[in-house]
Amino acid sequence: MTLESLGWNARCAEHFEDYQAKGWQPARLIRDNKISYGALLGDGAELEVIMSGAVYHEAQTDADLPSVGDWVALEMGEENDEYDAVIRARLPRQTCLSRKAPGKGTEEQVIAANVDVVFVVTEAGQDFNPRRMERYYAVMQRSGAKSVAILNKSDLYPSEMNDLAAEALRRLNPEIEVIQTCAVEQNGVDAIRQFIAPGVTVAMIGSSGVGKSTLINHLVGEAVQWMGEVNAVTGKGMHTTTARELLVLPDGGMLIDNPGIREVQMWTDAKTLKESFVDFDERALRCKFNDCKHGSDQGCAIRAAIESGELSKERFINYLKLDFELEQLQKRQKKRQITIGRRNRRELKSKAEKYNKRKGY
Ligand SMILES: Nc1nc2c(ncn2[C@@H]2O[C@H](COP(=O)(O)OP(=O)(O)OP(=O)(O)O)[C@@H](O)[C@H]2O)c(=O)[nH]1
Ligand SMILES: [Mg+2]
Ligand SMILES: [Zn+2]
Repeated sequence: MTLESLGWNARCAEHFEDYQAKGWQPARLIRDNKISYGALLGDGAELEVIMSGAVYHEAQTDADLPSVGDWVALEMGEENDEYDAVIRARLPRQTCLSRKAPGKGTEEQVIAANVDVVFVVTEAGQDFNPRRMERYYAVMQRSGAKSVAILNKSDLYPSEMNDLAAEALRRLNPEIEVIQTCAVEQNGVDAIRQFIAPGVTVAMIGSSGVGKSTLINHLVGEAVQWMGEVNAVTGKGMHTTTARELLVLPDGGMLIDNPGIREVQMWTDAKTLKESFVDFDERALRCKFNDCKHGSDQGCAIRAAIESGELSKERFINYLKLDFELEQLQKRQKKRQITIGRRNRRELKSKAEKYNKRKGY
């Protein structure tokens, strides 16, 4: 393994010059343990590293903190140190896959840094929704990475239907190439591989059930063991020390698959679903009370519309369900952000400070 096979390029080298002089070593972050990070060196060695107080303090927002995919400058520790090395600096990002945190609209959450190609997977049938694809495209285009669309499960639909869906995607954005695949028969997987080469980092997003894992398994091959699927909502199984979030593929190239990638899906899907109920949202504005639950509240405009047959009762039940689910999702995300984010950042800060003090930095 070399630095180049991990994605190192001339621009990285340029940014690293000053750090080189200090005797620091370049490494790529492959895992975010919140307190510590997993880092990969050019020789393939995997280290557990912690950021320096300076890196923490210089970060204006959470988005500035090191993330999976980032290149960092490491100062190696000694034999018996608690951590293998200290992150002294983060190199500027060449691309950044991120999303804005729900609600606030200002806070950016970095999902993965320095991704070269982002694939969005969909299929021509049930999952197909141009509005949702627009959202995925927006996230992808903002990252600065190359965007590619995959229409999977081509075996399930007549070729005319696949072609129509491909056409619709091209109309959304003519610059984004569309690949038709059938993951179960491994058709089209080679077309995906064309975008992957040694040193190239890719990520795959898309709704649940479209076949991302199936495609990834083909790319990764049998050799690599994946951790069980993680549930990004409950956070169960997240950030276990053994789960790699950046993986070196057998034929070269790297794949980033972390909890943030899965959150893009939930967030994008929920927003699109919510849109299919605008008529309910509009009607709810006419309810007597702002916080009307559309149950036994007085002057409920939605209940009146259902009684008069203007709105369907069935959709109403789905509407309530979705609202409830969205609320839960946001609560969990918020809670997760606070607990994992804030608390651990605090812990991390004091831990980093203690560590740095002890080491005399
Ligand atoms: N017929 C058909 N089925 C497929 C294809 N690709 C995947 N599947 C099936 O679709 C189901 C879901 O595939 P996954 O790869 O788990 O989907 P995913 O995108 O990883 O879903 P999440 O992990 O929930 O986000 C599995 O039963 C797959 O076997 C395909 O090309 N054709
Ligand atoms: Mg999956
Ligand atoms: Zn109401």
